[in-house]
Amino acid sequence: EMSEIPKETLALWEKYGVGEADDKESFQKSFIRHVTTTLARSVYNIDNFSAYQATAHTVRDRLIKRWNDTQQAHTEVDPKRVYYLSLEFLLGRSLDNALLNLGLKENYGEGVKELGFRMEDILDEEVDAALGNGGLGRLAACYMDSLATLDYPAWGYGLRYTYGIFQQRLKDGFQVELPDYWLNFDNPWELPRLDVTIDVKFCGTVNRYTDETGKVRHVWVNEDKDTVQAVAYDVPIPGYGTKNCINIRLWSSKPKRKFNLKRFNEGQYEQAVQEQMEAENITAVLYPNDNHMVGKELRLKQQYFWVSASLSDIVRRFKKSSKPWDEFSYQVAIQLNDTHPTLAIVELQRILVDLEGIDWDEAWKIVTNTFAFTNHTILPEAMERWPVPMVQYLLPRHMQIIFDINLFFLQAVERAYPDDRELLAKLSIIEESTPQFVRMAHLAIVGSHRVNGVAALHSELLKKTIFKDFVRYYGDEKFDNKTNGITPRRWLHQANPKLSELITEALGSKNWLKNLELLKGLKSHVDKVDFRKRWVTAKHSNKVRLAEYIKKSTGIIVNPNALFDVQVKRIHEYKRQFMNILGVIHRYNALKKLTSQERADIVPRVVIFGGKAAPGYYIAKLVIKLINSVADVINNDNSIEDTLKVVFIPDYNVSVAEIIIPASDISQHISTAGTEASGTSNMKFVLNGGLILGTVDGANIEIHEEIGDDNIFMFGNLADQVDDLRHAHRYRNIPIDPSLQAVINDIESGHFGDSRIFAPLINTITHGKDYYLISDDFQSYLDAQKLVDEAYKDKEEWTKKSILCSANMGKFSSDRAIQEYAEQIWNIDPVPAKRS
Ligand code: Z2T
Repeated sequence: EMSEIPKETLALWEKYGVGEADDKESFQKSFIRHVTTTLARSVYNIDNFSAYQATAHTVRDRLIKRWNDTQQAHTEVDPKRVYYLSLEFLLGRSLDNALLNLGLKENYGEGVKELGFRMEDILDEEVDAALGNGGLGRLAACYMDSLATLDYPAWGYGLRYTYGIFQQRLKDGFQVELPDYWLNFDNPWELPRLDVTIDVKFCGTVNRYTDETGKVRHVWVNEDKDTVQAVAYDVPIPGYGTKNCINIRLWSSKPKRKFNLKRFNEGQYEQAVQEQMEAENITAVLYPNDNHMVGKELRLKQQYFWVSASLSDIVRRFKKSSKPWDEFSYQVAIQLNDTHPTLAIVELQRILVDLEGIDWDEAWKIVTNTFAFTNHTILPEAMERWPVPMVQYLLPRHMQIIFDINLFFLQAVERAYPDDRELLAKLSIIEESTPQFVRMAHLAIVGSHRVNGVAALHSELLKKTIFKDFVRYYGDEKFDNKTNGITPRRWLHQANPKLSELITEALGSKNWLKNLELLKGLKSHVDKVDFRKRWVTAKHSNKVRLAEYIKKSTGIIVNPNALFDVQVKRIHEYKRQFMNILGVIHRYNALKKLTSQERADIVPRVVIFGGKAAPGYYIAKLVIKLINSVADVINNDNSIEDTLKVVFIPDYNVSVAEIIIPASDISQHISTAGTEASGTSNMKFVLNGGLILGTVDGANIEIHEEIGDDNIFMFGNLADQVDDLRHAHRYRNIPIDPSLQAVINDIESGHFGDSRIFAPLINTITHGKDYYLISDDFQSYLDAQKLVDEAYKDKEEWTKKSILCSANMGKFSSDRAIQEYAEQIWNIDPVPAKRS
């Protein structure tokens, strides 16, 4: 194609092609051009938001250049690509990240200053792209950053929700949800590809026919009114220290048939536009549940809409290379981020068998060699199961294919284990209840060549519990571990510029940002008094920044010299924010008993909470209310002389996390052992020199291994004790821990407002269940808290721990995780960006 363009034309493109100038003057020229033309404003008419837009558009121009060059290089090399299918990408803000990854921050910072703005104010104008709930969505974002940074030929595929995760407000201490209409103003971080549209079918019927070779074939037909169009929006993801810029393609839904003309002519105007509205509904809103499945039909529609559009796109790209189908899995790897995209397995089988006419067995080989599946939780309530009648109605051909996949699978099992009917029932993709259900995790396992958990303990538990029977059948080579990671670019360099600068100075270069193991070099600085002083200064300035944010967002004044104790994450019973606030009440009661003189020896604490509760999760919402009620009493009790403050920071999100995480002295990761698959904020806190107080769960265990006993506070029962303890709560009369009982009595006495509100919450412990074992861990938790108080008194020792924490976190870079996926699962190689 390229050779057909006349030389003269190419010369013109060469001459006028978009340059890559990164200097201050080029920035200012571009800024003024965008204010004038893109925004249609003038020097008299620019506020911070306009300045943000002009800066963002300037960066966008440069991103587009890199995006184009990268895609061009991928087209030329045509390497094996990986496609990361995730229903959530929790990207947060893009401007600061792009400035840092492209190395533009300094010049552009000076540029805006001369134009009369402060870069900080400009950055603060950006709204978060919050297309995710929590850990799973943020992990996808960190992985895209690493894929770009390591030059891997990768694409993300997701949905462009009109509304991201809801915004959280507090009213009388209760959570109130507001819609997150993030596209209110123009979004400079997406490239609309209005010409890239794909038809996605729903409903209809399946016809059988015999083709010219005598083979029985199936064709799925439906009506235009049941067809929805997917429109592509591309989000460029720049790597750090590379010209590479990869893509996340987000699909937006719109109707295929714009208008029901017949209805319109009949005067039925609402009905005339109803189909249009239903089509647009598909990508309207992100489901706000973390670790919990709600079986809504619209959610299943979202999943198929996304999977179908993405697979068409992937298959179309493969076909351009004119390679035979049996090379598909040598060109394409598809990673399933949890079971949400599991229908992709069925869809690819349908494309190969129904549309391409490939034999079932051959097609199935291609499919299973292409897919790999990551599981993110073992909580039973999070396991996706879809009613067979619902799948049958929306996707009649897919339901047939699922039944066939299951039949052939169970026949193979039956050959390996003749007459073990229980095994067949346990492994079946179909749950034989009334109605029947499709077990998505089973389908994902059967349709993938590799299955992984997200931390060592979690991956072991999968093999020992929910996937045990699959290990028996497949052997355990199919199941492995890929411990999660986080990007050090956003979570240290960007969120904690002061500490990042100090680290770079101490290590003599910025190489640690691409090779996090280099942080080990900090160990030789631990014994230098001056280095420690500068470390503390950096940490302290982060605490001051957080104190200001707390003042601004809650009105509460906190002392930056106090110990900052943080628990920020989605509110969930298994994460046990309830135990934390019960511990706070225990501390408060102990403080009240002290004399003023005794209190002088106490390390003052600020206990900071943040996190959203799913709107339908009643108990989680009560936890928020309890925290706020307790905060009200404690913060207004002068008798304890500021030795304790409690803060609930509203609307926890990625950009708020960037302020909170660098400011913690200690953070809490206190899930019931075995319930938190990995956790990733634990990694972020420790990387930033914060210590952790945690249970023996998820990635806490591996962090402990890396940083050593002296630098972490671990407590609580172990995962292998949980079953027995739960059994004991159910069938024996376990007396509640006395310290815990005292705290419960205190709440019930009305000390924190009308206690009737909290009865359902307290019942989760007292009424014979205590499923998350708060009473079993409470004493051990208080003991660990005591050790924290003691340790914090020795500031020099604490600082050494803080430095050693950061120094030993190399393993938890998402670069390491992505490299493992690339080498051990996807079998892909980097395609280095051209230096043009
Ligand atoms: C989620 O954020 C996580 C797991 C889910 O399972 C769903 C959501 Cl929305 C279906 C989290 C885990 O809870 C957390 O432990 C883990 O670190 C994170 O995924 C990334 O793997």
